[in-house]
Amino acid sequence: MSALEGLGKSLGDAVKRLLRLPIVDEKAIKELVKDLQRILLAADVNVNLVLEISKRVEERSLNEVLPPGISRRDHVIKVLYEEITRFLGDKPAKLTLEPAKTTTIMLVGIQGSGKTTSTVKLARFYQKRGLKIAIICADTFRPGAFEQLKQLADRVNITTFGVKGETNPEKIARQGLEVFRKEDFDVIIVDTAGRHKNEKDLMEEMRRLSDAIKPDEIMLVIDGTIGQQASTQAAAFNQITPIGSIYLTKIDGSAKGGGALSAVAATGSKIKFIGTGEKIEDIEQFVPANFVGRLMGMGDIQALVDRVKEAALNLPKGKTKEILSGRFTLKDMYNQMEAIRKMGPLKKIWSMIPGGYNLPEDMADVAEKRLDSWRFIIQSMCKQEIENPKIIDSSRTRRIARGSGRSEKEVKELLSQYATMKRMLKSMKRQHSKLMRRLPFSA
Ligand SMILES: Nc1nc2c(ncn2[C@@H]2O[C@H](COP(=O)(O)OP(=O)(O)OP(=O)(O)O)[C@@H](O)[C@H]2O)c(=O)[nH]1
Ligand SMILES: [Mg+2]
Repeated sequence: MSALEGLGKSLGDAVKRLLRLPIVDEKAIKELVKDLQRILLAADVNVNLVLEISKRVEERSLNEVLPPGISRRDHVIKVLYEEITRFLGDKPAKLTLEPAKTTTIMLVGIQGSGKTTSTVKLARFYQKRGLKIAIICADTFRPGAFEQLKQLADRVNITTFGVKGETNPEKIARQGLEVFRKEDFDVIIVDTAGRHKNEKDLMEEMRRLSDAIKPDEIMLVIDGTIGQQASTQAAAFNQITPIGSIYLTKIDGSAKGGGALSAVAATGSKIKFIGTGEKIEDIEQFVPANFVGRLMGMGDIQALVDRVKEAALNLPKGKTKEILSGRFTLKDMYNQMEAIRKMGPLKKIWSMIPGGYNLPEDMADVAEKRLDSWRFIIQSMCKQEIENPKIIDSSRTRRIARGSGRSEKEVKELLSQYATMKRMLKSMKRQHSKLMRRLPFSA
């Protein structure tokens, strides 16, 4: 199994385990954090990074106050997602393309890092987006370099330029640019010769060629199978060129892909693309948020995260505390149900989470179907009845039903729902007094 599959599978499994637990408490969170550490270390992520991220996940999961209607479970998943995304880079790097201008991108990297393959993959990536692409082979070192490139590029119908027998790469590159600029290409990609394993030489040669052709962007191709060591190349490159970005290849190739990705991200370099296989189509624009969402096996985690954030804006200050201190009236129940309904159908939120967890479906259904009727009923109660529904006997039930235009059965339903919730709340408080700062709707 490749790095991505391995990392993704184990993260996905950890998330699924969490989703299956009946209750997400301190113990469950600690176990998740342990899982996370094991998974990241197995993916060759630097041990300090692992400690940092797991500490943040644990602290935030245990201490942050839950927005109304949001379960501890959802919240933990959101925290996990945000923290992993954060350490791979918050924002995706922008593509350099400017419409109405020819963009030149030069690929550099040590021998065998994947430059030639990546050049064609990148060309294909832009071609699929409707752009007119050409490739220049400025590798005069590797025997048969131009043939290798042309063969690949021909398969996807991409124009190439090379000069057999010419030994000066700068000269070829300039010639090629001259030809292609006349022809109105959107993107010109320049493949270069494999440099030595020595980073200094690589940077030096890169500077020379880039002086000659003045590209809009220089992309450093790094072999992802070297794991954490990728950071040395990325850091050196980052210092030298402000127009540099990173293309991390062979992410599929070993267990070290996670290490390479995180180590390069930690240098502050812009990872723009990743290579995920040997085929021309195996290229992916690196968008940390999507990438992590997929790793965690969530259908649409961004939507879930947005919901949790939105609900946080509606958190009534002090109210949650008050409820947990034992005061939970009919009115509180009504308000909480309304908060759930405002968030949109709970079922939909749950359906975004594959993993076989059973939604306490009645709650959501009840909130959706009964709220209007409950409002009328509660409005027909006097203050004492709302504060202390125990005093509602059968004659009061009859009166409330008549006053609200609802049936006695519905009034009784409301009261029994309330009693159930109050009971759940109490038992939860006993079991998880520290952790559960929330109502029981989606426990
Ligand atoms: N699995 C996998 N293999 C890759 C990927 N990218 C490149 N390769 C393989 O890596 C090997 C080297 O690729 P090249 O594109 O020739 O590397 P290069 O940097 O141009 O090599 P030189 O020109 O000799 O410096 C080839 O066998 C490619 O198929 C990738 O993303 N995944
Ligand atoms: Mg090559």
